[in-house]
Parts: sequence; structure tokens; C-alpha cells
Amino acid sequence: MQSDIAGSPAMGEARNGKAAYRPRTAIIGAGAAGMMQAIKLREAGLDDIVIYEKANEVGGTWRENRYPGVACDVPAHHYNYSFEHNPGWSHRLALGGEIQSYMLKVADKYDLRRDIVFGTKVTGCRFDGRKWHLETVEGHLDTVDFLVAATGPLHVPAFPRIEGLDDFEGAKFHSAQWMDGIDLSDKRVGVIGSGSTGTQLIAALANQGVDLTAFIRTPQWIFPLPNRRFGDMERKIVRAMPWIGRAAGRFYGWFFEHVFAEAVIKNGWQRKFLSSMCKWHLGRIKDPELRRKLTPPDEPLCKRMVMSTAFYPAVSRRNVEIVRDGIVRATEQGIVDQSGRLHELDVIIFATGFDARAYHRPIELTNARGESLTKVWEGQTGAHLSVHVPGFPNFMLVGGPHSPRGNFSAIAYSEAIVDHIVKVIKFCAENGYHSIEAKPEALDEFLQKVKSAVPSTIWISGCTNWYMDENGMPETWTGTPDAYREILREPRYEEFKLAR
Ligand code: N01
Repeated sequence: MQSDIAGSPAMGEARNGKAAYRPRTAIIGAGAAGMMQAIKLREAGLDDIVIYEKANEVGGTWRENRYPGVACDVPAHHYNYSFEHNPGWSHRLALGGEIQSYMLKVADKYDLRRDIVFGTKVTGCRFDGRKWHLETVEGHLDTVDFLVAATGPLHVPAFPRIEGLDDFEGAKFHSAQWMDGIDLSDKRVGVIGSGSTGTQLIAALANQGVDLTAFIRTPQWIFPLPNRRFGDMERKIVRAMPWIGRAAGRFYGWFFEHVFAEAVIKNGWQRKFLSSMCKWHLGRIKDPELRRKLTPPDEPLCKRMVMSTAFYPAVSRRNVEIVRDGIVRATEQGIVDQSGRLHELDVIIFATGFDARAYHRPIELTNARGESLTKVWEGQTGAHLSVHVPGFPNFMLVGGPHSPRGNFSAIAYSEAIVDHIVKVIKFCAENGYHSIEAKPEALDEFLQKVKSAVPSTIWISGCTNWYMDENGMPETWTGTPDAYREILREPRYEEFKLAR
């Protein structure tokens, strides 16, 4: 029986005599979001859960990204679970390994491993009208009521298409697939890309004295946020009085979620302030030729802002060459640029980012009509509130299309999504609804809301970045994270088709 309801029935009561039930939920991915989803579902008493994780450890991004210099570009005290503040961070911008240790501690403290199936790559999920069936290449894996993709929006590495790359005789790998144990000290290393990853990697290798060629197609604006190491005494004080760390987290939360977010979405003092800071920072490069090479062609904030005070001094070192002439092809020996020059290399590292529309992929998701989500999203991705896809009942995403992608703590805004998902599942379980599906008109309205904010954003100034599509539609939320939290806070069940 299907019903379009207006308003929500009282929680905890089964309607029309239909019994409440105990739903089974599968979460895909044991990264920061998947772990949080499991913790919150358990807390709500929805403890028939399982997390499928392709790797053999938790941590997602922080397990995979092990390149030199890897760090979070959001201040650490703002990059924790709200319920697990870490007063012990060593740097303002926590280093990758330290965040991974935090993830491991949280997994242990909440005994998450008992619900995680490691080393299991889900390849397909099929809805039969009532339940989701999960598959691996070996065959059927599980049958669940609800399916949550906590696969992360940036998990599939993007590689550049460069003619002749297969002929290159040296080592080559993506920043997110670091070749553990490789010694770069006596190698000629080329790094392609200078986004948040490339900037951290280039600065770290440069400071290690590596013979480095940085191929920079488009320089980015860099906000001068120093990654200060906290002193021993300072850390002791914050450990003894954790409220200090929490207060710092709240300050950074305000700064990033308001100053940065509002600078992107409206032309106010925030934009002027951040722009002038970036321009001042660039102006500190003494060598005019290097400054010219590193001057971005677009406005600050067009791309997701890079945070660093280490990059400019690092690339001013004699062991670093910046190449702005585009890459034409690769050969056995290295990379040839537009000027015809061959840069001889032993190693090429791709800091070329990720497929920003991979979401659930490479998992093949199929609904009861046999339609694949990958196909449905071919023209335009879309999920109501970034979470629910019309036509795909009982499936929800954390970090789906049009969730915030700016300079914010992904942990902080994911918590709002995770809480929303808990409410939805609890509502269905308590009211005997076995199927919940966003109405297409609810998604249209959501996308309209996202789109209508675009004319006042920086993106109309002629930007290109990894989260805009060819039609100028951003793949990201176009309001503040607070506004996003607000639309998620109380699910509006009239926007869904519910069935028992
Ligand atoms: O990737 P990017 P990223 N030839 O897509 C260049 C998160 N992150 O991994 O601008 C030459 O930003 C490309 O050049 P262009 C964070 O959300 C978080 O750096 O396209 N160059 C660009 O310079 C971030 O935003 C942390 O011209 C090519 C670079 O590669 C997101 O990951 C730390 C090329 C790609 O930059 C992605 O950042 C690090 C080609 N064919 C990353 N193709 C945290 O601290 C691409 N490029 C949380």
C-alpha cells in the first residue's frame, strides 16, 4: 500500500495497525561518514547494521591518502565528531596520519569493528520493491531494508589523459595511491597538479630537497593559513581544559562556514577580505617571474581555496622548477611540454584530483524497474536534499550531489546528514513503512533552490573547477552549511512516497 502523507504521524505508533519493525541497514564505506552513521544508528536503537568496507581498515580518505605532506586543510579542532572532540591535536591543520589514528581510536572506542565486514567490495545493489540485495563479484552478499552510501564524493582517482604515458619507463602513481616505501631522494620527480593535494605534496617534497618539476596547468589562489605546531605546554593545557579546544573548534567553524561560505555565495566583505589576503600572499613572492607563473587566471574562491603558508617559500627553492607550458606528451624518459622541452623524470606523481561525480560508483545500483542509477545520473546528478534519489527507495547518500563541497569540515556537515538519515529510518521502522522514496517534484524544488543561488556566487565570474558541470551548474550546495543543516533538520514526509 502506498500513501502520500501530509505531515508526520506520531513517532513510535504504528499506523493502521501495521507493526513497527526492526530494519536492517547496510552502510557502504567505513570512512569518517560511515563510522558516524553506524554510531548514530546504534545510539538510536537501530542496531541491526553492517558496514561493508573494501579495504582492511577504517578511515577512508585518511587511510588512503598517505602522500608526504598530507594534512587536513580545515583546522583540526573543527574537524572532529561533535561527540568525540580530540583535545590532543598536534597542529592547527592535523596531519593525515594523526587523523587516521583518531579514526582508529573512535572505531575501537565504539567497538565498530564487530559490525564491519572488511575486505569486501560491494559491486552491485538491487532493489526488489521492498529490500536491497547486495552483491560482490562472488555473488549474493546480504539483503537489507536500508542502504546508505558513505562512499565519499572524492574516492575515485582522476588520471590525466596524456599521450605516451604508457611508454614512460619510470614509476608513476596517483597521490591517493602512494607507493609506500619509495625513496624519492635520488630521483627526478614530476608532480602534475597543484590543487589542495598538489600544493601539500609539492611543498613537502621541495622541503625534503627532492629534485622536483611541478607541472602547474592553472595556479590556484592560496589563503595564508599557517599550519602551526602546538607547543607541548599548549597541548597539556588543552588536554586539561578541553573546553579550550572546543571553543577553538567553534571559532574555526564560524570562520570557515560563514566567512568562506559567504565569500563564495555573495559579494560582501567576506569576499573582499579573503581575496585581498590571497593577493597579499601572492605578492610576497619576491621573484617576479615566479610570481607571474603562480598568478591564477581567475578570481579567488573560484576553485576550492588552498590553505598554505609553506607552498610559496617551498617552490622558491633551487631544487624546484615550475612548468606552466602545458603537457604535450610523455615519452620513455619523461614529459614534453608545449615549448618542445623534454623534462627527464624518474617518477611521475598525479595530484590530479578525483572524479567528483563518482559517488556510489563503481557500485552498480539498480532499482525495481531495472534502471541503473549511473544511467539516471548521466545527464544531471540529483538527490533530494543531496540524500534521497527519486526512483531509488530506501537508498540514501552521505555527501551526495549538491551537498556542501567548500572549505568546510566534511565531518561537521556530514553529521547533519547522518542525523537526518537516522530520523528517516527510525520514522519508517516505528510506523511500519517498508519503503520511502523522494518525490521527483521535491528533488526539482531542491535543485531549483541550489540553482537559484548561482547568480550571486563567485562562480559566475568565469570559473572552472571540479564541482561545476559544463552548463555552469555547481555540484555543490550553494548556501551556507547552516542553511543546509536547516533543510535536513526535520524530514518533511510530505516530500516522500511512503509504502507499507
Ligand atoms: O584535486 P583538484 P586535489 N594536466 O581537482 C590538475 C580534497 N582534499 O586532490 O585546475 C595538468 O583540486 C588541475 O589543474 P586545473 C579537497 O576537497 C582535501 O588537489 O584543472 N594538470 C589541478 O591543479 C580538494 O578540493 C584535503 O587546470 C591537471 C589538479 O590537477 C579535493 O580533495 C587535502 C590535469 C587537481 O586538483 C581535490 O583536491 C587534499 C592535466 N591533464 C585534498 N588534470 C584536506 O585537507 C588535472 N590537473 C581535507
